Amino acid sequence: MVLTLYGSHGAGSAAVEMALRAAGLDYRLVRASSWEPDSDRDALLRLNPLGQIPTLQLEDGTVLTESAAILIHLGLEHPAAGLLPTAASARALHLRGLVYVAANCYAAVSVSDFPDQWTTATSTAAQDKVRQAARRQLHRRWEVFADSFGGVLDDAEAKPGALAFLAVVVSQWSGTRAHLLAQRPVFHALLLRLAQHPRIAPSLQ
Ligand SMILES: N[C@@H](CCC(=O)N[C@@H](CS)C(=O)NCC(=O)O)C(=O)O
Repeated sequence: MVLTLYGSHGAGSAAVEMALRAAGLDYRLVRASSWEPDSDRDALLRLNPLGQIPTLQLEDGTVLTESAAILIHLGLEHPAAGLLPTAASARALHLRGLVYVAANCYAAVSVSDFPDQWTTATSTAAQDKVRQAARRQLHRRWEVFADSFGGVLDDAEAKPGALAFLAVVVSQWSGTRAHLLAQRPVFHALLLRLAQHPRIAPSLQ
């Protein structure tokens, strides 16, 4: 069985694509998402009952979901790809950063994208308030990320790895970039430079 990535344009699957490319792995890309009825949604749901992407099926059929877990797995399996640092304390910081983005930022994007799923209120006005609150939290969490991990990403700018991949992708959503431009301009500029890097740019497109 060939390595198969379920994903879509503009989605978190781009970070996993970056890692697969950096590791030089052959993979099949299946366009599937919960919001695209014309995509391979049924196949995705069979593998991941939450219907979320990225979902990666390994050659032996093992199903991986959760972007941080996928990136960590690829980093450990393919050390030469430089997805994770080799020194223990630097690697530990990277793992913290990956889980931070997934748990704190990606999760808040999910609320911002689908506010109706996070309130019993049915009016658009009430759901907009949920979205606004999620975005406020999300933006604060990115400020903390910039303060805590900006130096880590800066040090890795020459050869960005898994943490840069996930940070560049997830920071594109829900008004984060505009917020960072205003509140953390140096970190925002770093994200823009990283987005141009040959290990990142092709998958972003
Ligand atoms: N915890 C997951 C979140 C993945 C996620 O929310 N993916 C979005 C696309 S970027 C999705 O598929 N959302 C559709 C849905 O939740 O129905 C991860 O870190 O990979």
